[in-house]
Amino acid sequence: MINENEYIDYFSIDELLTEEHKLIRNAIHDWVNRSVKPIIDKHCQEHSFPQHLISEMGELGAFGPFIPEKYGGSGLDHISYGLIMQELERGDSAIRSTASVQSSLVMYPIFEFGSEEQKNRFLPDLAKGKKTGAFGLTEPNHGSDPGGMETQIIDKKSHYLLNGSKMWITNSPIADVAVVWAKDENNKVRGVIVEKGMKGFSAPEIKNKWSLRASLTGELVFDNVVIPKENILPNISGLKGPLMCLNSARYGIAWGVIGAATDCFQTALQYSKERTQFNKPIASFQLTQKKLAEMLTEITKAQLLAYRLGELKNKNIATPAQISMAKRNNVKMAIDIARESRQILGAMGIVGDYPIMRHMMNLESVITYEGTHDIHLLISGFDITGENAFI
Ligand code: TGC
Ligand code: FAD
Repeated sequence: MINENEYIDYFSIDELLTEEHKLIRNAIHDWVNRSVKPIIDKHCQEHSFPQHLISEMGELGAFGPFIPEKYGGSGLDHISYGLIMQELERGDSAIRSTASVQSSLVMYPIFEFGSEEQKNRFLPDLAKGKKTGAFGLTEPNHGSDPGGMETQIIDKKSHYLLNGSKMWITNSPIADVAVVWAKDENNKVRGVIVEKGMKGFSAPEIKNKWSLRASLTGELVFDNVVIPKENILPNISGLKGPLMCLNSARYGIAWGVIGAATDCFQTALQYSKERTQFNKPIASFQLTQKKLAEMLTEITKAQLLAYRLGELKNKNIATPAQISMAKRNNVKMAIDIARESRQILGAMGIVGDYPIMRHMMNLESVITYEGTHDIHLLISGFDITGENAFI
């Protein structure tokens, strides 16, 4: 019998993990139980972000775990990163989002494409959570097709001038640092580090979301922002720059959503044992068992996919198409499980006393950001057939 209070590991994947992996996972697991679970529903209901958790996550090593220690990271492997994302998203996708953006979309590009001076200046504070980062790729007119971006960075010899806007940007209203992608005068995509307080730079919040309500989302607006020459990322040009960052973040999501799914599954399993109808626990009905059995099967498949992808990533041979397949499969798995779990709870499934509806609403964003469900399908289709069906 599955004990809903124990870590869900039906195929003994723990045997494949090192002692270090398990220590890291358990540390984040305990922190989520202590610091996230008790407050997250209130934040979600009030549409507010628990900003005080950022420094705690920094202390825990949840930011840039794969970044070398010399720049403030922990020098861990990608399976450790995945396990951290999984445990954070068991708490809430908003918390995992903050860690994804900080680690994969801000620290990774500075580490991978930045100068030594940029790495020393920004990475240690981002790792510790003393600074918060944002990633600006999506624009009001360009979401799935970032290559069409209109934001411009023009070389003015003594400095650059940045004009344009970005939309749907996680943590933009509180970001100290934003890695922003813009086109130069040769139509080449360049990455630039924009800092809070730069004249002409603002980051208004997008309000009234029904999803990721415990996360801050906003715009990035650039009105003739003077960017010092030393803030351009020197070692990258072209759309592959932001897409390489997305590979890392999408990988983290493939793990993260397993946390949301297991939280829903465990809640539904416990409820089904306790709730009695027709004088029997609802867990005894075949239709409930079908739901639970299929959920556990899908969670197990997603865990195996994520683990194997982690091994490939550790060997630096995971392809973007493999990452797309895992992100797409695992997010759909999690959203389906949230929907089925909510049904097992009946009316109780819609209230904040249980985490299911919150996960379900969050996952509606997760299935859209970092490439929509259909965009990842097209990436797979291209990889299978060699035919580009985007255009
Ligand atoms: P395409 O012509 O296919 O590619 C342009 C160049 O990029 C290369 N490339 C990649 N490189 C590395 N990794 C990848 N995944 C890559 N995909 C493509 C490609 O080889 C080419 O290189 P080169 O040297 O020949 O120039 O590009 P396209 O314009 O046809 O567009 C296709 C694509 C892949 C961009 C599109 O399918 C796509 O992925 N759209 C989705 C956009 C997206 O995911 N946006 C996410 C925004 S960030 C976000 O959502 C954060 S949420 C954070 C949170 O809160 O957790
Ligand atoms: P669109 O691109 O307009 O797509 C609309 C629909 O059309 C989708 O169903 C899509 O699949 C479909 N479609 C598009 N093109 C095709 C095609 N060729 N063939 C078939 N169907 C197609 N972005 C950032 O840069 N940084 C962030 O931090 C960030 N955080 C986010 C946080 C939240 C809460 C959300 C919701 C989004 C965030 N995003 C961020 C933006 C996110 O990446 C985009 O929303 C996503 O890439 C999709 O873009 P879009 O919303 O403009 O949809």
